[in-house]
Amino acid sequence: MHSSSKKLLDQFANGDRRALAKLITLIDNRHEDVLEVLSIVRDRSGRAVKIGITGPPGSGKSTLVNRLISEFRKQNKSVGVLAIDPSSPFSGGAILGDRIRMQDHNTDAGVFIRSLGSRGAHGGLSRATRDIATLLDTFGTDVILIETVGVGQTELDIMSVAQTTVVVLVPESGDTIQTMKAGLMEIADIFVVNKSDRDGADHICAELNSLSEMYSTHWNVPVVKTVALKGDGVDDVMRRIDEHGRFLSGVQDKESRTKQLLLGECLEVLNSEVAELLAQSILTNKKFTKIREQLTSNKINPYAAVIELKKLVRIAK
Ligand SMILES: Nc1nc2c(ncn2[C@@H]2O[C@H](COP(=O)(O)OP(=O)(O)OP(=O)(O)O)[C@@H](O)[C@H]2O)c(=O)[nH]1
Ligand SMILES: [Mg+2]
Repeated sequence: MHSSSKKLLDQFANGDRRALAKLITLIDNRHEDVLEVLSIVRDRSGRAVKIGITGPPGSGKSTLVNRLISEFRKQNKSVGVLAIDPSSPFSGGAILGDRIRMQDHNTDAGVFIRSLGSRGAHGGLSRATRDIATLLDTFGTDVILIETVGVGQTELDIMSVAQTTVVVLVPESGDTIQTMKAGLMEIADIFVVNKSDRDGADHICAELNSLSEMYSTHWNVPVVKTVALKGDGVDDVMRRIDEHGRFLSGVQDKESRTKQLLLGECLEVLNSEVAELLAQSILTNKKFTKIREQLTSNKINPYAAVIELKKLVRIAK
């Protein structure tokens, strides 16, 4: 490991926020020390509560997150927020809307907000989210809120990172519920019907309740009505999050669940690392340019190109 990385880790261990930000940048840039750094950090993680907030675009996730931050701050807990937008090319800096929605907390030292778009996430969004959440966890962040746009997108398997996932829907989400049904239940630990100041909220709540009755297994997925804009129902969301946390710590098959999560984490990191090694190995090979030319001049098709490219794979490390 580079001495600069070691120094950063020392500063990080002393609670230096700038070192935290620099380590996140190190992850973003796929610095060669990433795995070693995270391996050290990972040993001291595991204290933070990670909560996923997911739902269709514009359903009020950030507005709700803003309210949740306030509630957790009232309990004197430090909060980390990862706002993830798979469709956004922006990363690292600010996704403007999120910043504005969460601006109540911009100057609070107990709140750390970070936006992630597809561009900055070389190892995939899921991997980047996991890495940064691990950093925040070890840094001593009590609660990590992970906001992602879209429900059930495979690119970001939020459930493998967060222990509790809140799915935020709106009175207009009837179609989403009908098309996803059991799929929605696989993701949700808590349903929130936000914007319930609008018509149709009760109807959606009823639909979700019957969905929950039909598909819930050990944990009955509750349905909470909110008007995040005004803060209505947010205390109820907090209570349900707390309940779900207590439910998880009491579940019987905790051990096998933990084993599964560890294995999942390992495979995800391995996947992104191997993909990068392969890409490097291929892109730096002299024959790559020739195969690319053959492909783009229609001499060979993409499958044939892959057959040739696979022959170039040499993993040296
Ligand atoms: N009427 C009403 N509007 C709301 C409510 N909560 C949020 N909004 C508005 O809905 C719009 C979208 O809110 P956001 O919090 O940005 O929603 P989001 O889900 O984070 O949006 P994306 O991150 O872009 O997917 C904003 O104009 C909010 O002011 C609510 O309870 N009622
Ligand atoms: Mg948002």
